[in-house]
Amino acid sequence: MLVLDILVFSSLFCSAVAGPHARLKSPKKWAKKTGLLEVLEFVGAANATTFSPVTVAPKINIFISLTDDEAASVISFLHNQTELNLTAATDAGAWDNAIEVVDLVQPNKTDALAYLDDGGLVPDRFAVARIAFGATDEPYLQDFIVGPLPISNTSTYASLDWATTSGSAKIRNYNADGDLLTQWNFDVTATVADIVLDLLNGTANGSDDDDFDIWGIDPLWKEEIDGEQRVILWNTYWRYPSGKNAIFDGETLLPQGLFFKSDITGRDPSKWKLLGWLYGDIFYSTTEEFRKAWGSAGFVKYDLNLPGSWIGSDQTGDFFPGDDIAPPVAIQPNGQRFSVDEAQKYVEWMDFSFYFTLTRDTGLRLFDIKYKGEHIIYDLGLQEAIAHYAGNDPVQSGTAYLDTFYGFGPYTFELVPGYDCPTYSHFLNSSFHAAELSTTHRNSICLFESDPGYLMQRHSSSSYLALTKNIVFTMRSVSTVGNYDYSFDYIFALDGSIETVVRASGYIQSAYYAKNNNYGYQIHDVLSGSMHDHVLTWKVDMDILGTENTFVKHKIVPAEIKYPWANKTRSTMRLERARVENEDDAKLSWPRNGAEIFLVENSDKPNKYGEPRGYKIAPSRGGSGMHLTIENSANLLKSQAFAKHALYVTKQKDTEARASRANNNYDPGKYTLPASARLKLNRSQGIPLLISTHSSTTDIVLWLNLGMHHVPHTGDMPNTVFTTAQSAFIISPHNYLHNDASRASRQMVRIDYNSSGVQFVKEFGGTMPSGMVNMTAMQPNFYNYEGDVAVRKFPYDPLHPFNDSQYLPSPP
Ligand SMILES: *[C@@H]1O[C@H](CO)[C@@H](O)[C@H](O)[C@H]1NC(C)=O
Ligand SMILES: *[C@@H]1O[C@H](CO)[C@@H](O)[C@H](O)[C@H]1NC(C)=O
Ligand SMILES: *[C@@H]1O[C@H](CO)[C@@H](O)[C@H](O)[C@H]1NC(C)=O
Ligand SMILES: *[C@@H]1O[C@H](CO)[C@@H](O)[C@H](O)[C@H]1NC(C)=O
Ligand SMILES: *[C@@H]1O[C@H](CO)[C@@H](O)[C@H](O)[C@H]1NC(C)=O
Ligand SMILES: *[C@@H]1O[C@H](CO)[C@@H](O)[C@H](O)[C@H]1NC(C)=O
Ligand SMILES: *[C@@H]1O[C@H](CO)[C@@H](O)[C@H](O)[C@H]1NC(C)=O
Ligand SMILES: *[C@@H]1O[C@H](CO)[C@@H](O)[C@H](O)[C@H]1NC(C)=O
Ligand SMILES: *[C@@H]1O[C@H](CO)[C@@H](O)[C@H](O)[C@H]1NC(C)=O
Ligand SMILES: *[C@@H]1O[C@H](CO)[C@@H](O)[C@H](O)[C@H]1NC(C)=O
Ligand SMILES: *[C@@H]1O[C@H](CO)[C@@H](O)[C@H](O)[C@H]1NC(C)=O
Ligand SMILES: *[C@@H]1O[C@H](CO)[C@@H](O)[C@H](O)[C@H]1NC(C)=O
Ligand SMILES: [Cu+2]
Repeated sequence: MLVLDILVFSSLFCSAVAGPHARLKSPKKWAKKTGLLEVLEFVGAANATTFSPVTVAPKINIFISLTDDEAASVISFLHNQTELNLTAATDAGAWDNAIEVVDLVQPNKTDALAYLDDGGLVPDRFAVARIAFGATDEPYLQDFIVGPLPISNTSTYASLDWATTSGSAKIRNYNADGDLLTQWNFDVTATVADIVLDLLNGTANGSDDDDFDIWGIDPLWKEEIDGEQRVILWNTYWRYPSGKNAIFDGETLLPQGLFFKSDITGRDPSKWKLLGWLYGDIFYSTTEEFRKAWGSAGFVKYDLNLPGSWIGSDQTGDFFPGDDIAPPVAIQPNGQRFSVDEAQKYVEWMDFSFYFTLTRDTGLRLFDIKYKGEHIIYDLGLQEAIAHYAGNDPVQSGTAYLDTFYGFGPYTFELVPGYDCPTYSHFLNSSFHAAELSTTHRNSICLFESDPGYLMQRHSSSSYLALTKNIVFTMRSVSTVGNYDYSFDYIFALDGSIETVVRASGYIQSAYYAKNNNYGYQIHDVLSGSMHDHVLTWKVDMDILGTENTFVKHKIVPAEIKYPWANKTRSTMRLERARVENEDDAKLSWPRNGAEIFLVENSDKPNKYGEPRGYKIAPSRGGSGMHLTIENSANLLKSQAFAKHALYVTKQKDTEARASRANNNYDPGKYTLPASARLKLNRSQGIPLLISTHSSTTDIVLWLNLGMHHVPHTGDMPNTVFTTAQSAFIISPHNYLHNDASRASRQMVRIDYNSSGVQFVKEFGGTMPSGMVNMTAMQPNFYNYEGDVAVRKFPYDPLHPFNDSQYLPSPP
């Protein structure tokens, strides 16, 4: 109150004294500060110095991933279960049972809210363990729930069946024998080594100086041949970057245009079969046929796709003028203005607070996001990232990555200050537990405030100017999954909005050019850009002022209206309010021409004007794609259920915590989760209402797709650029408060002026940046880059916990 009083008084005082000075011609003289303004600044400065960048989370972070010790105890516990017949991951081969991943099972929402809001008990912690069962003719994976943690004599383990539609958390692995498969590929290649040398000018036989990497479709296909389900793999040859450019990871720019099809059903490679070759868009069903064609006159040989400086990402070409001069940089002149509880992974910035964690499968997740002390979002995070290709060749046609299979956590690498994030960012580590190894990526999450370079607010008239800075808070991580680098931003703004942004850079996966014109542009001598769709699915569990919410569409519609004040009807428009009541209406596209406002609102909590308080949800960047073009993908089968629309609305269920699972890739036709199963249902199948008809409110979860129809062009060479390869959605307060929340900021100024000059400057206690900044000291030291720290968890040797260390392993 004291501050407020001074503010009011000072403005009155200044207005009062404005008159006598108005005759002064020089506005500069007028800019002299009054004593009261100095008092204001003192208060502001005092606040700045008492602000603490460290906070203590009000509650334990119940969403936080397993600690290294928890992971170790879960692994030890499972090894003690003799019926699982586990082999330590470090010793395990294809014919052993081994633990692939351990992670946290998020607590059920009712238990979580009871703890967070109602003083209930801390929910029991449970782990999920993904175990690969290799010691069988029919290898499979199974997810188990293990707990409660810490492991005690009350802890048990059980198949995590309740989180599946099929009622079984098992999934078959048709590709359990990776080493044998690699050998198979070399054996097949050996039968045509002379042809490969002639057509592609290289060899692949498993030696260190191999010219080619051999790999292909993902996931594997199942094809019916002679009445039997067979497991099919199409492969192609990718040339390794070599010579001066060997450092560059440009293999995916070097497809060679020769393909072969294998039947790899079963675990006995002597029963595997070569089913044909493809070259120049001509299919040869046997090696003999291929050999014969190759030896015959008229065989068309295509050009070689060879590495060169063109695959490198180093500076090239003429320098931009003046570009040797250090460009502008962001600085944080007077210290951090947000608070972090590093141990609990809890953040407070302005009126926002949230918990976060990192999972092996999906990377960063945010929980219990509160705004002005009220729930906004319970759970915000990635579910799946699909990259679905197309092409005239079987490998491009057969590629539809489900990237959670590879995982985002394992590739959330260290960030580089001054490049990935501002130098002053608050960096945090992230960890995940796979193959009985706990790995920490140092400084792999960054938190920072920044000025996006445009104002939040401005207005001017002939007598004054009002300006408010737009300062945003960003939480960022970047995952390099194979050839692609996905950057994830969660951006909080002073007006109460939260934006989720994904950007992609890195190398495209390209295609050999021959006859691929209908599937991409030719982007190098013998290279096609291989069109593909990116669809990244987010879960947004909205809780606006509680869990009971309504999803509404406010439509902007053209109308012919007869008004009492006019004799003729008028062509005009108006607002129509509609509530989305069932699942058929809850599979949504973003409205054409933006003519609908999608809202999650709390109709029980209207504002003082009677309008329900809510949050609007809308796409905010990109716009070249929000769902898959292919609605019945032969590659993804059931595993694309959540990728066919821009947005789905469902009722929250603990059994439907996820839309996708990393295991889907093993057998995409079989494994679906209840959430994804429900998302694909439609009215003609007579599916019950999603949102209860008895009550108009329910706990609403949004499943929202971001993405891009990516038709790479020469501008993607050598790497796709973040500026255009980005997609985002924003949630923002809608009749939620009675005014724009950014009015609370002190980083604003009002300048009153007339033709005599500036008459009065009103500031609000936001101190100006002050002091000296030593830019030299802010230069990043690139030699500090460390990579990973990995801790072997089993057999667990407390005396030598750091017995393994990996540096930037190349993703599979
Ligand atoms: C500018 O405003 C001051 C203060 O109100 C007033 O005294 C002065 O006459 C104004 N000048 C003009 C040119 O209107
Ligand atoms: C600034 O400090 C004063 C006095 O301690 C306090 O009353 C006020 O709430 C603080 N303002 C902010 C924005 O923290
Ligand atoms: C597993 O068994 C070993 C040997 O009996 C025991 O020392 C260890 O505590 C057990 N681990 C767990 C987590 O129960
Ligand atoms: C346990 O696994 C081993 C391989 O690690 C296998 O040889 C053995 O047959 C399995 N035992 C049982 C009972 O399944
Ligand atoms: C389980 O552990 C507790 C505490 O360590 C002990 O009191 C109890 O007897 C144990 N129960 C069994 C069945 O072993
Ligand atoms: C084929 O490879 C050899 C050795 O690697 C090289 O000397 C030759 O120039 C290559 N031929 C073509 C056509 O690139
Ligand atoms: C693989 O091929 C290269 C090149 O022809 C040859 O030098 C090497 O001996 C071969 N290695 C094996 C293991 O066959
Ligand atoms: C991150 O990891 C590094 C290296 O292991 C460690 O020194 C540092 O304390 C960790 N930082 C945080 C915030 O946990
Ligand atoms: C409608 O038309 C009648 C007849 O021309 C006129 O008297 C009346 O004022 C008109 N009403 C309005 C609302 O313009
Ligand atoms: C969480 O919810 C599921 C589905 O209702 C239930 O099967 C499971 O037991 C619950 N977990 C806990 C720890 O209560
Ligand atoms: C809806 O279900 C019917 C009957 O199963 C099916 O034929 C139709 O293709 C489905 N439509 C969509 C859009 O999924
Ligand atoms: C600025 O920082 C650099 C590097 O830390 C240091 O060598 C230099 O002395 C500093 N300059 C001043 C003026 O403090
Ligand atoms: Cu792409």
